[in-house]
Amino acid sequence: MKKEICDRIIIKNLEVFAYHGVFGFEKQKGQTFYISAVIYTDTQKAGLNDNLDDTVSYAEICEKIHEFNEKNAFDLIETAAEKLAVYLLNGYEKIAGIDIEISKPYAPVKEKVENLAVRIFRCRHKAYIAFGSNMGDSMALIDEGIEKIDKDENCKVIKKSSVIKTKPYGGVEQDDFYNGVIEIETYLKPYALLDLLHRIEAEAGRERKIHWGPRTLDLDILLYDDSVINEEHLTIPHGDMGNRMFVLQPLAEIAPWEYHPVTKKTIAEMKKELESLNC
Ligand code: ROI
Repeated sequence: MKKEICDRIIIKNLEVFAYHGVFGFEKQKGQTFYISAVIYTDTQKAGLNDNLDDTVSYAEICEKIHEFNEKNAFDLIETAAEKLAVYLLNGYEKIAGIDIEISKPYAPVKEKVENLAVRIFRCRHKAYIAFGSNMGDSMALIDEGIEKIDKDENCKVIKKSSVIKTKPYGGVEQDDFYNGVIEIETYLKPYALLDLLHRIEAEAGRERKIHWGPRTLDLDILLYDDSVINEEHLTIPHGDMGNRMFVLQPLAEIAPWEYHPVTKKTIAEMKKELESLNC
């Protein structure tokens, strides 16, 4: 989401009485917090039609923020902000992104300080995830894994390709794989998404024993918006996707128009190229 080209609705210092805090007395007695939100949403249709149904009602959002803070208490204002952002993004499809600031002016610190606050920005990201399995009840493991991604409050599965049976790639002799790709919407940043996928793989009994060996469930991030990340534990776009027909075929089924942010080739072009190499 490009913040700078987005319209916004602004809520400043909404007062709530809540029980967030690490200390017992904070959880018991409560204190006053101030919440500010910048809601990134396209207001043009409402602006042209003068119709409340075409925008996000600021009154409704204020009520939701108030209610949320009455019903939920967290140790950290970081968590209060994170959960509030997710609650609002999940409740309102029209919200493309949101800044949340939680101020805690009466926080128990010894020093004299005017205010303490956290401010976060969360928005919808599009990612493509490849899945694969060649151990155990592969179909059930794949279905469960995808369901867990969809059930996570930070993710929603938007599309799923067909599941295809493929010969093992990579030189290790092993059983055939079941492969496919999903498109997801997520508020998670790349490393947090990677952590979630690793957790789901581990719950499926995944053990990282033989390099490129058999696996109960493999979940790989292929693309994440148009991000390019080259770090020790994370490479986006997936470094070997251009050589893997078991990735390009299902990805081309659901998103042939997407493009590789470095080479600028579309997925359809990448698949065609790999096909011509394999002939
Ligand atoms: N080969 C196929 N066909 N499918 C996979 O999901 C797969 N995953 C891997 C290796 C072992 C490299 N080969 C694969 O990680």
